[in-house]
Amino acid sequence: MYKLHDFNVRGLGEPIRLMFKYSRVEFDDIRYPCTSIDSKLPPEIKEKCPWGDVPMLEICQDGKETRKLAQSLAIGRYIANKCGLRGSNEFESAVCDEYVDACADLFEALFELYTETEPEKLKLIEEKVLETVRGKYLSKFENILQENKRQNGVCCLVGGKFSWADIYLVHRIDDAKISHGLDFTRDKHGEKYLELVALYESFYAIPRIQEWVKHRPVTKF
Ligand SMILES: N[C@@H](CCC(=O)N[C@@H](CS)C(=O)NCC(=O)O)C(=O)O
Repeated sequence: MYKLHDFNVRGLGEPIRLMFKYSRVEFDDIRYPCTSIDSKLPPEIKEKCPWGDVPMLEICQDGKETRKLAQSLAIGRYIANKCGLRGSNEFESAVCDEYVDACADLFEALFELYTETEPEKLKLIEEKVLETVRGKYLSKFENILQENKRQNGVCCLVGGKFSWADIYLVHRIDDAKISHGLDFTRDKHGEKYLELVALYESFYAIPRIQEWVKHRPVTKF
């Protein structure tokens, strides 16, 4: 049994929750109140977490001591391994890791959107962020999807099957829309990134994912 501890946000934990849902793995979704972007954990929870941060995963097995795992990408990688979402060989696993790290960099490029409060400055930051994210990440992911489809006939980032890298990417698109109203599915001319859209739509059309999205707590971040 897994217990995922996190703030009540989508945040760093949401791709992990999406992996659990996609793979039909049961987990306890334990959430702590979040009032602002820099909310602090209650001290008694903080001291339970290996690095004082969430997300934190507890892995409970009958008759065995509960183990803890922290750092969102380490948790994601562990669950991806368990659920067969890490490619089909060593190299594909490494490429999945590369793309997940690129998604984390993309997320970092959004940082100022979370901290700026003045509407006019925010508008300028949005334009700058969109330019960076399209040029540095989205157009590249679109090319990777096109090339992988040409080689393997499947709309996914790595090899012939869906992986955790696909989940991190579609989650970034979803999150940008919900948190900032930004459309990551179109280029600067308003043209759709066709493969990105196909991947995004096929993932969020999966009934158990739709069910999760419909019932998950509604949060700003
Ligand atoms: N590198 C860590 C970062 C974790 C992190 O910064 N967590 C923040 C919330 S997003 C936190 O737990 N803050 C609690 C606190 O400072 O009390 C990861 O990827 O898990």
